[in-house]
Amino acid sequence: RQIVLATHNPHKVEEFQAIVAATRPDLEVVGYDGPEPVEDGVTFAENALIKARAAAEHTGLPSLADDSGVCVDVLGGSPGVFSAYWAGHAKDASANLDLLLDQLSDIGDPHRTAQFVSTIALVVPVAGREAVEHVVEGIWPGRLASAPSGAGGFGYDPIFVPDGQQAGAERTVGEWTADEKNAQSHRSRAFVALAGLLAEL
Ligand code: ITT
Repeated sequence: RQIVLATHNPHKVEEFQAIVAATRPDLEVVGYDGPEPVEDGVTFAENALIKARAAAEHTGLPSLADDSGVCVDVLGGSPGVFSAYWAGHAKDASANLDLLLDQLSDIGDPHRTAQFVSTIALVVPVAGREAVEHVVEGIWPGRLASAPSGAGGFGYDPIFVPDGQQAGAERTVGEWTADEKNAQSHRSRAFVALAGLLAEL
């Protein structure tokens, strides 16, 4: 069974391919290089649906899209849906990360709590009827380090320290292997929530 992954972010493609291979090896993940719709939603769910609908309409196949970001408690949930563009229009990951660290420079460790959020929309075209739509969410709680470390992952990974690590041995996701990240991430948590729905495909 083919399923389209509607993203232009190669890191997301890699992570989804690993997560699907580990849990649903029978699904063939197909890339999407059609027109990129304008993501003008104000929530992760709206943006994920905009991307998945565009791919489903274009391909006629069940289509997944992820809209994701980092939500910092002391910033009222920002950058949130603006995570990719936090420092401007260029989607410059290191400028985004530097700006966020700057904004938190006066904030001490106990108040640097944050969550990675992944919202996945699944749009399944049905002949002669409205497409069936589902939205699921995965949340990965943690805190933000005061400086980046590690070269793994992408985006805000070098400053995100997930909860649940041994005291004194905490590492940023930038220091984790891809397998470690995919076993725990917001994206894999959202995918678990999607498993029942994918089983019906
Ligand atoms: P598509 O819309 O084409 O899927 P995108 O990168 O623009 O790609 P989003 O609009 O969902 O996707 O933006 C997500 C941003 O949130 C991403 O660019 C990172 O800055 C951040 N982000 C999301 N997931 C992340 C992760 O697993 N690790 C680090 N940063 C992440």
